[in-house]
Amino acid sequence: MSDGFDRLWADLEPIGRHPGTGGYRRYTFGAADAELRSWFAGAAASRGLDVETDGNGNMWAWWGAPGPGAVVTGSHLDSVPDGGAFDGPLGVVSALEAVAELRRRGFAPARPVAVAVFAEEEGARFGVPCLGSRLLTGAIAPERAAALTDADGVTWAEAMAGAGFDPAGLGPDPERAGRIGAFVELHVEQGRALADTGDAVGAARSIWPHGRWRLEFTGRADHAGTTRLADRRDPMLPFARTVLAARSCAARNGAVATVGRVRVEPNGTNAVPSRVTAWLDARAPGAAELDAVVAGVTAEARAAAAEHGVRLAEAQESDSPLVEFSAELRDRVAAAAGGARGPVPVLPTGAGHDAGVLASVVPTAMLFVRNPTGVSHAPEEHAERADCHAGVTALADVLQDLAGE
Ligand code: HGY
Ligand code: MN
Ligand code: MN
Ligand code: MN
Repeated sequence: MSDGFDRLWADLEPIGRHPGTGGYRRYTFGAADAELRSWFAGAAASRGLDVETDGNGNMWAWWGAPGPGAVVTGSHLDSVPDGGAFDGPLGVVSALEAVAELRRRGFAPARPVAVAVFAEEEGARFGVPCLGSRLLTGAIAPERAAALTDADGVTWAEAMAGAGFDPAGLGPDPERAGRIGAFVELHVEQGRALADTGDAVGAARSIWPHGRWRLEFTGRADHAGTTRLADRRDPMLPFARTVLAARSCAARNGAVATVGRVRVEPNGTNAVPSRVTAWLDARAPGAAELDAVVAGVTAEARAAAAEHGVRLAEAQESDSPLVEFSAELRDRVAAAAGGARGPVPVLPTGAGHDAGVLASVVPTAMLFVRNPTGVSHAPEEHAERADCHAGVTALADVLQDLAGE
């Protein structure tokens, strides 16, 4: 089984890797996307799976005719800028190899099985995470998704059409979503819990509530050398205070918050910029803490903007409420994954996933594979090959349990 995984990994891993940073640049309908889709279609077809792409750009590889009660597994192939090799791809490769393993075992599923690849899970290009699974489930209006833009102003619909897909198909897909009897996503752990417990595989208990807020500070461009400080309307100052507020408000609430994807216009050395746009990513153990963080950060952003004569436009761009995976499926998956050794550990996480979106409409569970350092969204992200193989075996055991009746 391990050479099946190793061969798939060897073909996939180099796609979109940046030679300079060693990080991965895989953006939906953009860099590396066509190559990734072609790799998936080829790898699935060589495992006897029938591949289709839905109206939202998600890919599905079917073992058996698509039908109700399907057991679906999979993840995503897109990355954050200079992300790691495993976040997303480990779930896709493991799913393909788990299906191959079940075939080798001579297992005949009693229900359809599918491997899914969801589009724009990171939201790295268009800003909203899990866009493909949100579109599938109706969690975002197709008109809003179609109009989302990347850093160059290209819309999702334009990028989709440019990649050869018809954006007219965007929108809720109750027929496909309705086919899913259970969804199980395997993912590299984005943390160190399994490294600390000494387990190769774990299961997910919950996903922290989190969201993204767009903050646009508009001041006035000026000469850096001749404009007195008192005359400036420099958007960098309220932006800077917002970054510091994100850290202090998160610390006060046992939460985490990050300000990223920053755009400074014009971005020169000797000009006071006219506008700074940034996104707040805030996550907390519960909704009350999350609200407190966001309220504190936006209060500071508003006060600082007012002090500096800067206009602030703010908008929440995505909302991911607390996800508590169904205890019944979670415990069944943890037991099947652990086998004779007993159930694998069940862990909360602060990382969002397509599984978190699907959990709102179908029974959903997650498996995690140990990440020795816990580092993710960086080239240093890692999982030992033996643990990857253990993840495939665990996923195959889970799929066999769920699709066996
Ligand atoms: O950002 C996240 O939580 C996930 O890795 N997409
Ligand atoms: Mn990620
Ligand atoms: Mn991911
Ligand atoms: Mn091995």
